[in-house]
Amino acid sequence: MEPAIHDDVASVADDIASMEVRGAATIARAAAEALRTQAQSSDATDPQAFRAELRAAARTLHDTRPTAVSLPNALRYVLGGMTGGTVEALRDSTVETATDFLSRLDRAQDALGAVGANRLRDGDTIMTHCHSTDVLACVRHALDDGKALSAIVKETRPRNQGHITAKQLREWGVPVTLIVDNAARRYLNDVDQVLVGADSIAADGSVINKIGTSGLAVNARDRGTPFMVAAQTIKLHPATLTGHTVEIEMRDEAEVVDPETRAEIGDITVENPAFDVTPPRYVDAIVTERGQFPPESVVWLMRELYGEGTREPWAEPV
Ligand code: RI2
Repeated sequence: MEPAIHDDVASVADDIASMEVRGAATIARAAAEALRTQAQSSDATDPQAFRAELRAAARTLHDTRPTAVSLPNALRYVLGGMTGGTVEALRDSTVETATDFLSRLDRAQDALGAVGANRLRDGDTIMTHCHSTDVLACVRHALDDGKALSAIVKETRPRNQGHITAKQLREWGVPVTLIVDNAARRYLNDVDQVLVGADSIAADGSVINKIGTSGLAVNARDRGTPFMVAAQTIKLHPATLTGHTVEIEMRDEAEVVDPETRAEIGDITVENPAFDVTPPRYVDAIVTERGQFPPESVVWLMRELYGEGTREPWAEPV
C-alpha cells in the first residue's frame, strides 16, 4: 500500500509547482511546514510506516521544481532530525526539527540582511532583478540603519516578478524606477550596487538565479558596477561538491507567448528556461548569514556546513 500523504502536503506541492508559492527561501519554509503537518497528522501505527510516510511526503514536495536547492536542503534537514524507536518519538522529533528549521530560516535571513546592509551606503541607488526576500532583507536593514536608498527595478520577464519587488520597496518608501529588462545596461552607470538573490550556489561559486541574472552580471562588470548576491547558506548546493551540475527548470512556453500570438507567428520553437548560471568571476560578493564571501571561497563554507552529504533527502539512513 502507498504511504498516505496528507492533503495539505499535496496542496503545498501543487502550490510550489504552480509558483503560487515561490522564491527559494519561501519554498523551503513551505516544505518544512508541510513535513511538520504530515508528522503531526500521521495515522501510522508503527515506526516503519511513519518513516515511509514522511519520506513519501518529502519526495512529493521535492518533485515540484528542480533548481532551488533550498527545497531538498530543507527536506534533508527535517528528515535528518526524525529519530526514535516509536511513532511518538518520531513524531515529536520531526515536529521539533521542523520548528527549529523554521526559526533558523528567519534568523538566517535577518542576520544576512545585517551583513548585506553594510555594503549599502546612504544615498545609494540599487538595481534589482526578480524578487528575492534575501535581497529585500538587506534593503530593510539598510533602511532601518537610516540609509536612504532608491531602486531601479527590472521587471524580469517572463513573469514580471520585479513588480513584487517594486511594490514592497514602495511600501517601505523607497523611490522606484521600473524598467524593462532590456534597458538594464543603459541604467547601470547610475547604479551603485546590483543586488540579486539565488536559487542555488554551486561549489565553484557559480550563482544560479532567475533567467537574465548572468547577462546583468556581465554588463555590471563591463560598467564597473558592484554585483552582490544575497543568499542564505541554505542556497548552497551540496551535490555540486561531488561534480553534480544544477538542473535548470524549463517552464511552460505560454509564460513567454500566449497560444494565439504563437499561432499567428507561425511554426516556431519557444523555450522558457527559468534560471541561468552566472560564473563566479562576475560576482563581487556572496552575502550569507555567516558573513560575506568572494564566490570562489564558498566551497569552504559548503564543506563545513554539508560535508559530503549529497544523498537524496528521503534516502534510508546509511
Ligand atoms: P529568495 C526566485 O526564484 C528568484 O530567482 C529569486 O532570486 C530566488 O528565488 C531567491 O529568492 P522563483 O521561485 O529565497 O521566483 O531570496 O522562480 O526569496
